[in-house]
Amino acid sequence: NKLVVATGNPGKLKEMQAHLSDRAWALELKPDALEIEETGQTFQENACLKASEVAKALNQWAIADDSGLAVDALEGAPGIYSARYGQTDTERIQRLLKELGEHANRQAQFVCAIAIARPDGEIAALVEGICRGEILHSPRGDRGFGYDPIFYVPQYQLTFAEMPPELKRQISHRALAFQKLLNQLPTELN
Ligand code: ITT
Repeated sequence: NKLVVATGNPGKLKEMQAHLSDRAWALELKPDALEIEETGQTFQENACLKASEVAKALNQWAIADDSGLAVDALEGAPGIYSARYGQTDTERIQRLLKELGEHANRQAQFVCAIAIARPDGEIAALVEGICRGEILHSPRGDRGFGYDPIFYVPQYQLTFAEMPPELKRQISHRALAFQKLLNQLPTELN
């Protein structure tokens, strides 16, 4: 079975490949030229949009991840706008730290929605995973990608960017979504 991974984000792609590594599907990467506009109002809507449009365009099974960081004191921002919050990861992190300022409530959650679409675009699976943590006052660590350096997990006393990748792969929003996904896979993909 072939499955097209509908992402243009290299950090995300690496993690998705790792989560799918013990599956028998041949993973293919979506062509760069095929870009899907994220017009949805939720992570799940955007994951479905990306999976569905890429599946239809290539007439192949496709999987998409829509994710982001939602900060409690910012009423869930940047949320589904996490990728559009700045030009680079550094800019996005700086903007978030500036918006949050010295706010005492540092609680936040990473959210990951994953959708799988059939070659005709019909959604065959849709799941969501959440990982709660705290926003630090300054970045720590150089692993991972995106907002990882400012997302601190108290239970391990580490940011996502300080963790060994295997640990992030066990506890992250993406890890939880993939665990659910493997329980509701369409039979054709098992
Ligand atoms: P695709 O839509 O092509 O997959 P994208 O980067 O635009 O790539 P999203 O719209 O889902 O993807 O945006 C996700 C944003 O949330 C992006 O800024 C990421 O850096 C951030 N993000 C998601 N998961 C993350 C993680 O595990 N660690 C750090 N940042 C993460």
